[in-house]
Amino acid sequence: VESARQRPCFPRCDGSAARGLLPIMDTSARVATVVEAGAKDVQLRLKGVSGEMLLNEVREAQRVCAANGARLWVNDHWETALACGAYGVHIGQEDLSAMSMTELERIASAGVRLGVSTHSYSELARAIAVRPSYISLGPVFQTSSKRVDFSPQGLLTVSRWRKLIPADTPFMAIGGISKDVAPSVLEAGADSIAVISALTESPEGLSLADATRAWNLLWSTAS
Ligand code: TZP
Ligand code: MG
Repeated sequence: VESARQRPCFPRCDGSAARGLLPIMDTSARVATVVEAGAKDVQLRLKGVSGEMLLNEVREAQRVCAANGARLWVNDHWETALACGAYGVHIGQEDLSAMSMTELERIASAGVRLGVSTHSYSELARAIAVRPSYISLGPVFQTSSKRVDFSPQGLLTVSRWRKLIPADTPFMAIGGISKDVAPSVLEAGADSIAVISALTESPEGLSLADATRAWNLLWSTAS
């Protein structure tokens, strides 16, 4: 009970990270394209970028999100996210295990949301213990956008995860999700879907902006 009381409590997340689409983009220019096309949440995932360049990219992404009424999630770089006023931070298990309770509390007390990735049952248990704003599971299907040491989880794991994650915590699915399979991923219990290649390399050959509009229809046409 004592340790439960001491755990940080992250703000709830609203919007499409909780129910809808989360595009994951690797530059502030792509963040601008998707939010101008109507994405209401977006994650900026910068790999191999640091220093001034990192700060400028996060700052610019935050600026275009604010200008378009969208919420910015920053992958990995939580201190930069806090400095730039981002809506949320997304971290993986390696990031989580490298962080102290004090650092997690800094995010929570800044009023910034936290999303945590999971790939296995033990990772899920650790994620739930942090009481994040959402929990993601990946890869649901085969992906070529990230090197992952875990096999695709499949729809059965999606439905199991929904039962294991607290009902008030949004559950996001990621990895190899196309627009065709998205309805079955939602049917299996996911609340939201994060995608990279379905937008950046649309199978119908749509531009990033048009692919974002087409994906958003999935939720706007559902009740
Ligand atoms: N984490 C698990 S799978 C993945 C990440 C970042 C990549 C998702 O990309 P895509 O192209 O939607 O499979
Ligand atoms: Mg990470």
